[in-house]
Amino acid sequence: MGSWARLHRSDFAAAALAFAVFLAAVVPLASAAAPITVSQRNRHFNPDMLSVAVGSIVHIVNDDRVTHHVYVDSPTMKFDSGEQPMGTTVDLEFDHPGTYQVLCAIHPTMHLQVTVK
Ligand SMILES: [Cu+2]
Repeated sequence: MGSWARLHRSDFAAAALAFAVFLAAVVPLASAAAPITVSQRNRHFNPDMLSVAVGSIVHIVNDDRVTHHVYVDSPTMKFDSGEQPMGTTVDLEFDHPGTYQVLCAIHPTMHLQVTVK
């Protein structure tokens, strides 16, 4: 009987642990400020289309073998990274709802569209 009680308690502990792991995995994604990462590779943004909550920060990582230069020029958001060397990250914070075009000043074909809700 004692062993049954111990087993029961450990089942409860396992369930509690599973729930804690579930919360740790899900709650940050639900946060408005959850960071999102975009890679620059082969002169493309990947992904090249995003939908984020107001207040989100998007980390743009230069995984390429060339320098990039990220910028946004819209009425509600101005951003200019300057030269972004290989291996570096720039952070864009989207504080206003809208649709933004994130571009590269060096490579005109690079295009990332961010919808902020
Ligand atoms: Cu570029």
